Amino acid sequence: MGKTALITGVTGQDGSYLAELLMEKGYTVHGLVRRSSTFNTERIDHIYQDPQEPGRKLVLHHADLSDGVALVNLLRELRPDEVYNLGAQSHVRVSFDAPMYTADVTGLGTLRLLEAIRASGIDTRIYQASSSEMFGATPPPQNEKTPFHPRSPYGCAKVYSYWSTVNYREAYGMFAVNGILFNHESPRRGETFVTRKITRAGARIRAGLQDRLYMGNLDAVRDWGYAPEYVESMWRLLQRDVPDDYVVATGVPATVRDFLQAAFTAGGLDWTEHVLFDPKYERPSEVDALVGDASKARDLLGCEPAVRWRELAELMVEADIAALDAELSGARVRIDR
Ligand code: NAP
Ligand code: G4F
Repeated sequence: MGKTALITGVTGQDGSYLAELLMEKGYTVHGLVRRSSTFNTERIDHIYQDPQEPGRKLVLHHADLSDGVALVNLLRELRPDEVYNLGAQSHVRVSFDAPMYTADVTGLGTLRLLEAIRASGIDTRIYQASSSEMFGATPPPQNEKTPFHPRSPYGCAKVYSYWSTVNYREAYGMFAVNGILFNHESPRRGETFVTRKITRAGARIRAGLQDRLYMGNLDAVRDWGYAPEYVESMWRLLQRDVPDDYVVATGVPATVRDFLQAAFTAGGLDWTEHVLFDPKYERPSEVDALVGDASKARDLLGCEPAVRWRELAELMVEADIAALDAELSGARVRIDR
C-alpha cells in the first residue's frame, strides 16, 4: 500500500507541484480545495482525475482552513500518513489590507489543523509552510537560529503558526516540522507576486499588449529559488527520523531591479523604457533583505537548489511568452511546466 497525504493549498503554486511529486512517488494525494464562485483548480487540471476513475490517486475535498470542524471530519475520514499545510492568504501586501482574515487563515488555520490532528487521534506527520518573511527586519544571512522580527500581518501570522507547530511537537510529541522557505517562484507563481508580475508584463509588452509597468520598491533584496525544487525539500523534511525545522534557500541575493533587468533583457526589452513607480505597491513596513543560510538542510537533507535567480527569470519569461503566444493563436494554454 502506498502512502496517503493531505495537502492544504493544493490549488496554489507549491501545492500543485507537491501533488505531482507525491503522485510520482506512489502516494494517494488528497487535496483541500476552498469553495470559489469560479474554477480555482487551473494549476492541477492536468493531473485531475474524475471521481468515477478507478484507483484514482488525486482526490479533492471542499473545506476551508477557517472551518475547524470540517478539518476534524476530513482527518478522521482520511487518516493520512502525512499532512502538508500550504494553505494561506500568502500575499504580504494584501495582508496589510486584510490583517484579520490573514491572521485567521494563515495563523489560526494552522492551529485548527494541529488541533484537528490531535482531536481525531490519528498518527500523522505534519509539515508547516513557514516563511523567511518571519525574519523581517533581522539582517541576513538568516538561518534556523536567527531571531524573528516580522514586518507584516502575514509575517506575524506565520510566526504564530511556526511556534504553534513547535509547541505541538513539544507538548504532544507530534511529528510536526517547519520548513522555513525563502521566496520560490515558477511559471505557476501567482500573477501579483513581483517575479511573475514582471515576467508576465515582459511578455505582454513584447507582444504590444501593454507599454507600461507600475512597480514599487526596486531595492528590496530577495533570495529567489525554483518552486519544484523546494517542494522536494518539503517531502524530505517529513522523511527524517526526528522532527526538526529547516531553512531552505539558495543563499544568492538579488534586488527586484536585478530580476527586472534580467527578465526584460531575456524578452529583448529595455526595462528603463517601460517601468514607472507607483507608491501603491510599497508596503507600510518593508522587508529590505532576505538571504538564506541553508547549510543545515544541505548537510542533513541533501537539499541543494540548483536554479538561481537569473535562470529563473529567463525560464519564467520564456514560459509567459509561450503561454501568451498560445493564447493569442487561440490554442489552449497549458500549465503543466
Ligand atoms: P499560493 O500560490 O498563494 O497558494 C495558497 C493556497 O492556499 C491556494 O491553494 C489557496 O487557494 C489556499 N487558500 C487560501 N485561503 C485558504 C483558506 N481559507 N482555506 C484553505 N485554503 C486556502 O501560495 P504558494 O506560493 O503556493 O505558497 C504555499 C505556502 O507556502 C503558503 O502557506 C505560503 O504562505 C508559504 N510560503 C510561500 C513562499 C513562496 O515564496 N512561494 C515562501 C515561504 C512560504 P486558492 O487557489 O483558492 O486561492
Ligand atoms: O513578490 P513579493 O510580493 O514577495 P514577498 O513579499 O517577498 O513574499 C513572498 O515571499 C515570502 C517568503 O519570504 C512568502 F512567505 C510570501 O508568501 C510570498 O510568497 O515581493 C517581493 C519584493 C518586496 O520587497 C516588494 O516590496 O518585491 C517588492 N516589490 C516591488 N514592486 C513588489 C512590487 N512586490 C509586488 N508584489 N508588486 C510590486 O509591484
